[in-house]
Amino acid sequence: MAAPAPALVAVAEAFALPGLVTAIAPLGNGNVNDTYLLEVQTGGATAGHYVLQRLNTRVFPQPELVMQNLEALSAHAEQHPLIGQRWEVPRLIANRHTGRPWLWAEGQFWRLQSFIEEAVTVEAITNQEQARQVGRGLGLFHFLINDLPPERLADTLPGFHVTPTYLAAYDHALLCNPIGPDDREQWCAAFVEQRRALAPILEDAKAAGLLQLRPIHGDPKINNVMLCAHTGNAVSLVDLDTVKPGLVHYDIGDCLRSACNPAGEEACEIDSVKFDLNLCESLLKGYLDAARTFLSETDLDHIYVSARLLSFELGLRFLSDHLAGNLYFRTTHPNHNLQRALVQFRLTESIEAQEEQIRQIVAKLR
Ligand code: GN1
Ligand code: MG
Repeated sequence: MAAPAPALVAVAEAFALPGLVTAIAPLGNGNVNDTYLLEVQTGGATAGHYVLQRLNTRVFPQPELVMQNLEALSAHAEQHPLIGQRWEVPRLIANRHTGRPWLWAEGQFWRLQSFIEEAVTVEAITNQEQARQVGRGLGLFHFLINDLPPERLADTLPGFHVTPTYLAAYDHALLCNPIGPDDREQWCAAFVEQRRALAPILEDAKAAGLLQLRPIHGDPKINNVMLCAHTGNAVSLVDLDTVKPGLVHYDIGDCLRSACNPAGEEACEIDSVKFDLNLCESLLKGYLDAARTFLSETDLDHIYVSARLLSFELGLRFLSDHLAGNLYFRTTHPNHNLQRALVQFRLTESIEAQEEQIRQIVAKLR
């Protein structure tokens, strides 16, 4: 790792670390926050690693509420340890001066958490066992927090995964920045028009009392599931900013759309984007083995639409951000969000084309 930058070291040292910061390096590929891995040593021996994050306060305007949710989750997890298997929840490290697990410095919001040691993440699934483990990780996470009353969690991101809200935001973006002559923009806009009726499907089921609010992760994409470096078993879900009340279907759909697209969210070759049924079956097997006990038949009936909706929704979010001038997701080139939207819409098409097979997988596993 590179020698630490002094400003980041000063931020890190405001937290109650057990030693000196000896290295800092960027961590992961988050689209919203800034994340760094810290190495800390005590008396020359490596004491461990920590994750330092600057929260994006444009996305999370009330970051203290995000931390309150994390504290509620940690307290709940401590009371419900998983017996006989490795499972960890990142620990929050207190600010030395205030005792709270965050630091405001020059208008920026920082927090520090323990790193899950001897574990790795993957950017693309390479085999069915990995898919099963990713599903198992999400299932264990849901199982462990299922009895945490959702009203104990603050709504830190109102409208998050409420697809009709994203459709309204898209319509607003369209008014301000109409679709241009670019073929790709036109294809995406037509794609959205054909699927307007899809947007409220989960919200309608919630309003009708068919689906219930529960605590959710909110962002269970594959690289937020940590796999044991030795056994390959899922041992933790990280990136807990979006833990809040929601539908487990947001999580199931998001996990499926992320894990069962081996070409990845950043695919450049659009024809390589496909929803892989074998990965889907393994993922759902892992998920249901861990979570089946608290899911209703109606919950299972909505798995297919969750995968379809969440890939459509993410495409819509990328497309809106592209039209609005790339204000939300971090981008590295001008049409980055447009390309990401195309990938998610292609994935949605692939899910739609395999509806019958996906429903059969759920029927076989239920
Ligand atoms: C964002 O920042 P990151 O990569 O953890 C986004 C998710 C999207 C994801 C797509 C708070 O997550 O909803 O699925 O990008 N997080 C937020 O890569 O909007
Ligand atoms: Mg995230």
